[in-house]
Amino acid sequence: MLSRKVKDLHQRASSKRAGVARQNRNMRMVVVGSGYVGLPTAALFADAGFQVTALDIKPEIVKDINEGIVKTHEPGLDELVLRNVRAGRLKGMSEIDADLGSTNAFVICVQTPTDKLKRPDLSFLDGALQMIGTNVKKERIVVLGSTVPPQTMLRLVKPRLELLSGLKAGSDFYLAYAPERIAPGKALEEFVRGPRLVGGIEPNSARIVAKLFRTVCKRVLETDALTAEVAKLVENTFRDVNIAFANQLALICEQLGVDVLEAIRLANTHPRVNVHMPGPGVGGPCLPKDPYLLLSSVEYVGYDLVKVARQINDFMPKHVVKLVLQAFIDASKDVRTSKIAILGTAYKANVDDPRLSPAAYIIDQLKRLRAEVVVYDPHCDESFGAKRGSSLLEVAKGADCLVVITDHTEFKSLNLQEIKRLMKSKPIIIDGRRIVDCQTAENLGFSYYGIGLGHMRSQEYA
Ligand code: SAJ
Repeated sequence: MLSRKVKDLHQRASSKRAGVARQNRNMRMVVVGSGYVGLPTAALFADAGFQVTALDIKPEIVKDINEGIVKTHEPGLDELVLRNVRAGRLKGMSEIDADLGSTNAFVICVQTPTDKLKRPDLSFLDGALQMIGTNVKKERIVVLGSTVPPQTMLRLVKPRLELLSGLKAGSDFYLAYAPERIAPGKALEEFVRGPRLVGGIEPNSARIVAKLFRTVCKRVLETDALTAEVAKLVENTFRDVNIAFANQLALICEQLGVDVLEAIRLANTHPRVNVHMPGPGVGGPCLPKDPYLLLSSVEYVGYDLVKVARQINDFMPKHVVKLVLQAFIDASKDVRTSKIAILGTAYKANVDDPRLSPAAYIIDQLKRLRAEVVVYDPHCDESFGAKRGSSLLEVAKGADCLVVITDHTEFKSLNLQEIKRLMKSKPIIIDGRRIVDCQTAENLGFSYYGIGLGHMRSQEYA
């Protein structure tokens, strides 16, 4: 189902769409990589009238697209894909089958992860360039949307495409970096509404690619490629550093016996303060790696705020395990013979995405401690090797401890009375997201431990 916001967006766009679509009907676009970013990109351009081929190396993704099926939970995307596949404007294709010769615009949306040593792994980008390079002809457009280390456009993308095509970027074909800025769960809305940065390899490329993106995006900001590369990384690094600050405050407040949420709420009433929220760790496909992409492009600059922030955020899942152990000691319970229920494996609220979720580490450690670990997530199928329950009450049954990892809406109104009835005696709640009302929990007989609060009874509430 389309959310109301996305529906409004589409309705308002629909009258304009007919006209724009007519203009774009002859433009052939190829989107390389049809994942979380590529598929919304392909579907939105198809809806604007382009003839779009969405490429992917995974045959099951290609098959799903052509059947109008979307397996990720992304509001509005299923309807958008189905409509455009049926209209013949969008088709999925495997990279081997694709005939790219008549393509007007290539948009690359492949993953750019980091390896075990936190170094950028640009092998997917390399593969994409290799595939499209010989098909880049005069007057064609190439856009990179993936997050990359600064200077990737100048040092890798431009020379590689020039070598493979035998053409000159900027004069023969147009080349720009236009980083995606869409968060899972809000992809369509943010793609259309959020300002799109377009960093040209030279001003003419910026102008041409900005015009392309204006067919779908409400606002487009033109700049140069290197500045756009840095700006993209600044966004996610800022968020990561801010969350790390909130997490460090949480650790400080637990020792001081202060509720960090109240301290942050009060501090944020200052007009120039905006501290983010502490949590059980920072997950997802972007924040845990993008700060390393930023750092990878330069020599050590003497101080490492960005790296320390990453370390603090990586420490938070360990802290959750520590809180679990503390709670068991306080309750004179043995973790080794316990049942622990994990609420949420998705990396953030209301998404089905488990990538780099703090749940992975926490579940693994609790299993190593020989606890029986069961998980429940209403959106996400991943269980990280634990047993998966089909309902909250099922996993709560016979459990010693509930650990809240994800702040899904469903977990914000837990029926604590019923949960208490199902759990073993001396039940424990470890609240990694601070979404359970601690006073109610304690009044009902739970031992409550929260991030940035610690053990409820050590505070001065009671
Ligand atoms: N988190 C906290 N405290 C907070 C906010 C988030 O602990 O106050 C945690 C979340 O629970 C999650 C992680 O941080 O585990 C990341 O979540 P997120 O919502 O900050 O980010 P993503 O990865 O879903 O999306 C980000 C977004 N970037 C920014 O908000 C600056 C999105 O706009 C980007 O498009 C996306 O990265 C990307 O693809 O780069």
